[in-house]
This record gives sequence, C-alpha cells and structure tokens, in this order.
Amino acid sequence: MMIDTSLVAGENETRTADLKRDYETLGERLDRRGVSIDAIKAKVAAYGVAVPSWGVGTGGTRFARFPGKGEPRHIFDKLEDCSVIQQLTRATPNVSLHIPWDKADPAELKAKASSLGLGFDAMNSNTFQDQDGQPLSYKFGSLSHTDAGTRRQAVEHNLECIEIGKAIGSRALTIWIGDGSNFPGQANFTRQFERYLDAAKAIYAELPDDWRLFTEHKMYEPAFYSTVVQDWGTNYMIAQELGEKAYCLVDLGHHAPNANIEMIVARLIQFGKLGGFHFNDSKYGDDDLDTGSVDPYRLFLVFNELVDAETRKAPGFDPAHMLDQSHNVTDPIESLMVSAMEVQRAYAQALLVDRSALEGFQDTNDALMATTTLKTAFRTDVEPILAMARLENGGAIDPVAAYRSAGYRQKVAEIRPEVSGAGGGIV
Ligand code: LRH
Ligand code: MN
Ligand code: MN
Repeated sequence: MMIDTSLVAGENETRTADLKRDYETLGERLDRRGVSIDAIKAKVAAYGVAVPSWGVGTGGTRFARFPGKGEPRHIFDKLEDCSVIQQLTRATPNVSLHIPWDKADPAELKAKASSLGLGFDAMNSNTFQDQDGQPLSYKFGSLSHTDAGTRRQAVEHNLECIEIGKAIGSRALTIWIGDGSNFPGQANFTRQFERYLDAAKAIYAELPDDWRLFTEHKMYEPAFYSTVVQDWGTNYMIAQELGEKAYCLVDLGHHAPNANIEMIVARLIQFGKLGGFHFNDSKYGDDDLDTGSVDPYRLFLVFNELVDAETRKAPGFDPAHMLDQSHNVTDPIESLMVSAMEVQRAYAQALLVDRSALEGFQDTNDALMATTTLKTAFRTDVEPILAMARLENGGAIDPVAAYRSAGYRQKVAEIRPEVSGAGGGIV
C-alpha cells in the first residue's frame, strides 16, 4: 500500500459515525421507494473504472504544460500513483496503458502491477505521433496513409501492443488514429477509408480469440477538415466490417457539442457493438475535463442507458469502462479519484431509476412523469452509498482528505526530480 493504512483508518474513524447516520437515513428514504440500499451498495462496491496511465501526469495543452511537483517519471511511478487512486477509492482496480509511452519489459510491468494489486484494461496504440528513430512519419496519416510501408509500420505497432498486452493480461486493444485531412481535396474520402479498413483488418486478423478490438471515433483534431473515423456511424461500419470481436469505443469528449451521446450509446447497445468508454467531460470539444465536472446529468443519462441494458440483460453487453482525462490545474491523482467517484455516482443514481414506472409513463406518453422519474433518481444524494462501499472495501470515506493528510505528493516530490514544463501536452 502506498499510503499508510493506519492513517486511512484514522481519517475514517473521524467520519464513520456521521456516515452511519447518513447511510441509515438514506436507507429509510429508499425503503419507502421500495429500494434496498444494501443492494445498490453491493453493485457500486463491485463496480470499477480503469485509470488511464497518461492521466496521472499533468497533461498540458498544445500551448504549454505546467507540470506539478513529484510528476511520475515513467510507467512504474505512474502505476504507483494509480495504486493510490485504487487504495483510497476502491473504484479503479485496472490501468489502461498507452504504447510506446508506457513501454517497458512486460514481465516487470506485470510484477509491479501485481505487487500493487492492479490489473490492466485495454491497451492503447499510438500512431498519432512520431517516435524517436521511427523510420516512416505519420505526418500524413498512419493506418490510412497513402504509402503502404507507413500503413504496414502502423499495423506492426498495433500488433506489438497486442503482444505486450498478452504478456500482461490485457484482453483488448483500443485504436484511435489522428488520420484525416486539413484541406478540402487533400484526401479522397473513399480511398482513405478503404486503406484504413484494410489496415484495421490486418490487425483484427491477429487479434487473439478472447480479445476485443475497440475503435475510437473523434469528430476532429488533429485533422481539422476531415477525420477518417469521425463519428459513431463510421465507427459502427468499421466494427461491422471487421467482425464479431470488433466494437466501438465512445469517448464522451469526441462529439459535436450538444450531441445526444446517450442515444448513440443506446444505438450501439441495441446492435451489440458498444465496446467501451473513455469517460471525461467537456464544454467545447475534446476538452478532457474531469468526468461529471461540467454536465453530471449527461453522465447520468449515459448510465441510465447502461443500467437499462444491464437490467434487461442485453445480449453481449459488457462495455469496458475507462477514464480518459488531461489534468492541467489540479493534482492528477485528486482529479482521477474524484472522477472515478463521479462515474460511480452516476451508476448508483441510474440504479435508482424506477424502471417499471418509467416504462409505464413511456407507454402512456406521460412525458412529464417519465422525465420526473429520471430526475428523482438523479437528485438523490447517493454519497453515503458510495462512501460506505469504499469504507467496507478498505478505502477512504473521503479519499481527497486522506490523500492530502498523507502528504503523498510532497513525499514523492522528494524522490522524483522536477521535470521541465516545455512543450505541448498530449492529445
Ligand atoms: C484522442 C484520445 C485517444 C488517445 C488519448 C490520449 O483524443 O482520446 O483516446 O489515445 O486521447
Ligand atoms: Mn479517448
Ligand atoms: Mn480525446
């Protein structure tokens, strides 16, 4: 454990009596609604969302990066930071790696993660940047590049990600590419997408039987005129073309402002192609803000669709839940802890929706009562459920308070040298 367990216990002790009272009061209120608080707590306690390895460092923008003290130097430091998030929240048992950012000996990766009690979620490939010593450039694309050699290089990189993933116990590969064009006429939309599909098929052909391939769409950026995998429609076509192990990944920040993301989620569920999420929040574009920080109701509405599918046991429904955020003005560990709890909160609130009442209101076209049914669940303060689940799982009632009083950041700052803030950040 990275944080002294007696410190966490001491922090919890000061809050346990209040929490018990709050939990009982909420339990009574939910009882009146015919809901068992313990049943909700059990589901929340079993819930996990993966932490992105790249999220524990200060992300920065394309203008600048302002790193904090004690930034992780490499993946092994990152794993330690991830384990702090898991120790205190008990909501983040897995880490999602990005290659080559996190490239290291797989045996060492696995050993370090197991020693910290962590597992690995989906592997992420990176063909949106050139790496030192890389023979061919991705300046004009990767999997959809006009040059066959460059496409092959991008395919090989994805196959390497699968190899690393196999060695460390991952069972999914997420592909996001920055390919597209910056000027009308620069690329032939059709031929470019054909090249992408051919390359993606070459990766899919090497995917182990028990793996899933997630393709991630994004409306724009870094290509500003057109993007090859720009929306869920194209993404769905890819998943259909590739086969049954191919699914769509929905990053909440990758849509036009005001897009009805919960409906996209519902569609993908209906047709068995929802692979997973990158949770974050945004105001304007791919802002990578903390999950639930701008529009918690939208997050709830997404979870409403997920719980709907879970409740009716939609066939093949098993999405991966991951965060994908960039932290510029906060301590990344604090942001990730709060975000993981926001995801759990949305899940708990969605579990409170009276689904049979909702269905009745929908069938009788009672729009007002239908929407009120959702609001009733959303307005319920489920914090005592989340906190009790954390406490019983060995976490902290108030993870941020425990983290601050442990002085973790100051401690690691003593052994991790300060890094320069020059240069832009990650996408
Ligand atoms: C692209 C993206 C994708 C990348 C990550 C760093 O914007 O969301 O998931 O892998 O950011
Ligand atoms: Mn993403
Ligand atoms: Mn993104």
